[in-house]
Amino acid sequence: MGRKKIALIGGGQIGGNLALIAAQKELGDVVIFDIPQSEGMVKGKALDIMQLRPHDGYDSEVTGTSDYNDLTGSDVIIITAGIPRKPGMDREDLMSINLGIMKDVAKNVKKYAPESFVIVISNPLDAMVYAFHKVSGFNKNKVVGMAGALDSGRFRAFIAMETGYSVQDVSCMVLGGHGDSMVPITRLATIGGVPVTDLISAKRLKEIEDRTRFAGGEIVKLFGNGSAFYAPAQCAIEMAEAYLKDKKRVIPCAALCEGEFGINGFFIGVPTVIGAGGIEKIIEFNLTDDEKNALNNTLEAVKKTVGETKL
Ligand code: A3D
Repeated sequence: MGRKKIALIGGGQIGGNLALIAAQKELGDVVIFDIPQSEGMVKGKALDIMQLRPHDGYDSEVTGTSDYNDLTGSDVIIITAGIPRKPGMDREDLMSINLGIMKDVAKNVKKYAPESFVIVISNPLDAMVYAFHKVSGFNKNKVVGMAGALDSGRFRAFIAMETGYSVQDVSCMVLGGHGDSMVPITRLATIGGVPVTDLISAKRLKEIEDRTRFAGGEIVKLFGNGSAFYAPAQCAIEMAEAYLKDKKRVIPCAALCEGEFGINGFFIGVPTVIGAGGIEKIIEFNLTDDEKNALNNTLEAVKKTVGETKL
């Protein structure tokens, strides 16, 4: 049995970091795929990571390509392909360009790596993962969107920063769409099992929830050109590792709901179990009335974005 194979569709900011972390963790060999115009860039990144090997000691092989044939036999595919919004471009323009890219990617992944577990990161996330699923026809357990892991991680990071306690002991969950309407379930957030609601004032918690909602935008504003890439890459690797090592991790992810939480036919952030079967389960639990309302609200936002795909 050879090594596992991880293919990255899109070798930009997140793609480059995905390649580095996957190699350093020795999750398998890594192929970075990008369009022909960016082939030199991904070949260069691959070579650079190969030259880091002697210093870190990993044996994973990393290659760059613009040939879809090289996806053959991939166990995991992580998609970041797309373009960021440019000045003068509205959301619909971005959606139509990235949707075109995602349809093309989905057809090729279906052709060359039909058995793979697919993690979508491209934005608008809720619509892109939906489009991938529709076009590829993959089973719902093999397609997932990375968003809840990042949004929950941001919430954890901010709570650790607020208290000064180890982030390792902070547990948080953020559900819903990957946008301003996401739903932090603050009621269930704990530090070492102690409810955060007993440790942080309601006013500060509200501010931390709001910072979480707009955390992506905070970084976009600081960069001035581009969006977050270190944490998004690490989150997708966490999901890939859970699949490859059959860890049964419980991670909030954009999974296809078919009745769970009263949601039908949409990918939305819910607590999932990730193991060798992919998305093995969506874990349901009782929500308060306020949380239900917030989830309905975010579902409306997701439906609107998904509606724009006309799929
Ligand atoms: P960027 O550095 O621009 O990389 C995107 C790459 O996609 C570029 O190298 C492009 O050449 C490539 N690409 C374009 N078209 C194709 C194609 N048809 N096939 C293969 N590759 C192609 O962006 P990034 O890495 O910073 O971000 C990637 C995506 O992730 C963007 O859509 C971001 O909005 C999104 N993102 C999502 C989150 C979530 O939490 C969901 C967080 C951060 C970024």
